[in-house]
Amino acid sequence: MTTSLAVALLVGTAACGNAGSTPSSDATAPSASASEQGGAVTIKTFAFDPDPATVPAGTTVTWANEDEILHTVTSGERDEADGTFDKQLDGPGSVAEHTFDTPGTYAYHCSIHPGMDGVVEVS
Ligand SMILES: [Cu+2]
Repeated sequence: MTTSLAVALLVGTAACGNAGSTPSSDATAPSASASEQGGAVTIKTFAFDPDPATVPAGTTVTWANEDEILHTVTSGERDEADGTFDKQLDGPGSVAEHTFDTPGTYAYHCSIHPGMDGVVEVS
């Protein structure tokens, strides 16, 4: 229903002629925002970016280390790692990944550096 309504609106707009430019730029917005919300987290200068990372269920989140040192990506709060994942990223170019299948809020941290705490929000 929604799709055919959208098609009808686009057709109607096209028929109007000169009002067509704004709707067509809106039409590209969903894919752009989807890529912004992709599960790619950068570790840089002792911080996770973005934080929180917001992804749909089923997304494989990747963490890429851009620092010249060893960080970890360890699931759970700092004082209560939950054992789901515990990755070592030793220097630039190191990448870890984990797939989040269930909606929820998932805390993680670097076990080496206090203050390096992150969250993955799975919707
Ligand atoms: Cu660290």
